[in-house]
Amino acid sequence: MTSDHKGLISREQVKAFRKDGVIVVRQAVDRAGVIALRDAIERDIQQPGPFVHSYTPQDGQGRFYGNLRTWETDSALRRFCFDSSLPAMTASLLETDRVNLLYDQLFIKEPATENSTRWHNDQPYWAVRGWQVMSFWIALDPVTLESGALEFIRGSHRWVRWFQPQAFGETEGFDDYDNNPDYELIPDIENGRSDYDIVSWELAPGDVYAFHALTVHGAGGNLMERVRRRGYAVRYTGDDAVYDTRPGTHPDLRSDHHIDGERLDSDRFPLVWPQFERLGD
Ligand SMILES: O=C(O)CCC(=O)C(=O)O
Repeated sequence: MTSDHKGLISREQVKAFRKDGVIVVRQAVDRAGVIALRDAIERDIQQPGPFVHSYTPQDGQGRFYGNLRTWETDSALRRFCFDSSLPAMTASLLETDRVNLLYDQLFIKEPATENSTRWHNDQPYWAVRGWQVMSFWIALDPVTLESGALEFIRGSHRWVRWFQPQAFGETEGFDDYDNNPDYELIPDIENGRSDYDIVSWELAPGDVYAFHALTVHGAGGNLMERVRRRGYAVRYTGDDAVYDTRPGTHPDLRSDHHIDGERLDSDRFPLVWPQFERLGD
């Protein structure tokens, strides 16, 4: 298999990412990294950072715990977002020279949590425009369809359709997203599954889904009685991404310090690749 110059992602994977909008990278995070992320998540659950948002359990049991921008308050997560192999993998997959960290997010579905994650694509939620925008979703437990593996519509990023954001569930202190007249309502994918090319992969701890910000995806609940489903997502952007003030984005993901069309480089959206540039070498 031919690898690109950074040696982490093969040319075949770049091609598949461009065509399908999603790939799996096996063992992208080593055992020590998985343990560090699990520890950080437990710290956050014990003492949540400011953007915590749990969703009301659908059937009164289990727990769907979420938080975002956790790297800003946890030094281990900050180190991971800056210094793991993810920024270099982003440079390869987005075919970009520069990578900014957009934000990170926790998605923890405890055992017996029926809450599914509705079908959506991410970029309409984010105050950023440009094509070079993507996520990694890192498995910190074994992930199967029964425990809430993500499902993706292959190639849906190339539809270039912006679907109106909707809340994933009832969350204290947040009603719903502003309507954006340029967005469209997402079709009822769940009841028309055979019309779509839906793909999913089981993951081991340390495996990641890497997906474009316009790829449509969703997930079932965690129906396992004992297995947790801890997912940690990190979002990055490339050269062509700029700040966007359009309506409909998540209020906690906006910035008071950027104007429309501005490059992201800042403390809030730090440059993480090339690493030598960030370190000022
Ligand atoms: O983990 C989940 O259930 C949803 C993840 C997701 O939608 C995302 O990372 O964009």
